[in-house]
Amino acid sequence: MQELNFVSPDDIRAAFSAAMSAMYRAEVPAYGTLMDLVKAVNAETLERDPALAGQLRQTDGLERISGERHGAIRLGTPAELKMMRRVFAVMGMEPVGYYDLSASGVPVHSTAFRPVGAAALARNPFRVFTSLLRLDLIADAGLRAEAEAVLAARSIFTAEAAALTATFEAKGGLTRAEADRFVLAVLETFRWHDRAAVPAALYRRLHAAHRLVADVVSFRGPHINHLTPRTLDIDAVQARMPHHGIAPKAVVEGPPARNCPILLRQTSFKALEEPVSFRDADGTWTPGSHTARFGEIESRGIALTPKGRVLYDTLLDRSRALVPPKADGSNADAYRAALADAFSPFPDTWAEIRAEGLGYFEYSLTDTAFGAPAAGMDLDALVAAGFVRFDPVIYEDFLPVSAAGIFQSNLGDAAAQAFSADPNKARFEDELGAAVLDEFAHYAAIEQASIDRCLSRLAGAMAAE
Ligand code: OOG
Ligand code: NI
Repeated sequence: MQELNFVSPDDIRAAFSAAMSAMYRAEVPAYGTLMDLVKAVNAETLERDPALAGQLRQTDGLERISGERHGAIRLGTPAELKMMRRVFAVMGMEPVGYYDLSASGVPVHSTAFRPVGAAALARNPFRVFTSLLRLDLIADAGLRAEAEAVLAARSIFTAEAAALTATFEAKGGLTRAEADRFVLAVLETFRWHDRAAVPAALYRRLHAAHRLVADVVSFRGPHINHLTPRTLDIDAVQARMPHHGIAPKAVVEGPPARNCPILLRQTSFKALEEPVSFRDADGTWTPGSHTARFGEIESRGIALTPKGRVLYDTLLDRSRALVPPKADGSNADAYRAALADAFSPFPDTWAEIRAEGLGYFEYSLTDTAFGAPAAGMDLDALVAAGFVRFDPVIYEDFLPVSAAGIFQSNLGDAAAQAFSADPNKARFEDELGAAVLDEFAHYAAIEQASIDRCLSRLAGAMAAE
């Protein structure tokens, strides 16, 4: 049967993620330095904490602990976004969540293409935070039209990438040989181009409107702008970056350091100024520079319920109103202190987080559950009796305030233009050509399925007695 020859989308994604990592390390040596630092700190953390090492060996596989978790791109048109969705589908990546960045002064809205099932995430968790430029937020109508014309003229996918995507859709999979070619072909879309597609004068005008507009419009393709491995000690990596010649952004985004990690903490080294050249009308190349590419690290905790998320957002807002982080890092200590202080009302034991309905948990039966008088007990009673245990469901998505902080620290400190908040999920889904998955509904379903599994196994065990 033909289907038996198909490579699993998870394997294509794993190959793609490895190929991206190799390409990015070659293109951005500072990223290789960050990867080495992350590996060293992860190894030290595991040595210091054998219990953590034992647990991660079981759940995550230690050899993949320092691998990339995500990357990011910025697209120019709805047609590019629609095609990107089809390309990512070949790798088992679906659009999850909607992020409006306009509120934070960045003219894009975004989703994350990612594997969704537990098995797929365990095989390879790589996801791509994908933003679409919103030229409608640019005030200058003339400039907007010029940018649209430049974008309309480019074609960011190779003919082979398009053809193999169509093959996947028609046949339901790719053979090993096709998958290998697909990975190489798709890699081309993410490659850096040091020769811009626009003259220097237009670049300057795009840049003056917003640095991000210049980044998206001026090049032949949506170069990968960062990759992000997982760190087991984000504060240690942040503190040690300067000793390795890389400049960290001012503060770690997200919640403070805690016993029970929640959501997502992330930080990056600042984007590098890189040489590029611009093609002028007479065909000559003018040297210049462009700042877009960086390296990031992440560390994840429990997925919060809507109630937990409201509490998180409230405490974060409160802290940032009190001590807004300065881009030069001069108030980083005060920021950290205010953040830790603001989060003191957020419970910091799993039992309290569960009792207050702030986070999602995965429930499983303990050994004592069988042969015990568990009949008729509800979930809370089963937990209290020790028949059922609960483990945090890990947050696999992103945070708009944090994403804005990552964007901004890599776009320079002075935002040229402010935008009014203008979330428009319906429009984004129209541009994408599909609905995005609601992440809260998804986490709630994971939790509910684990509860149903426990209860039906107990009922089954009882019936068998
Ligand atoms: C994306 C920034 C958002 C994250 O980790 O929150 C992001 C970008 O700079 O294009 O990657
Ligand atoms: Ni990122």
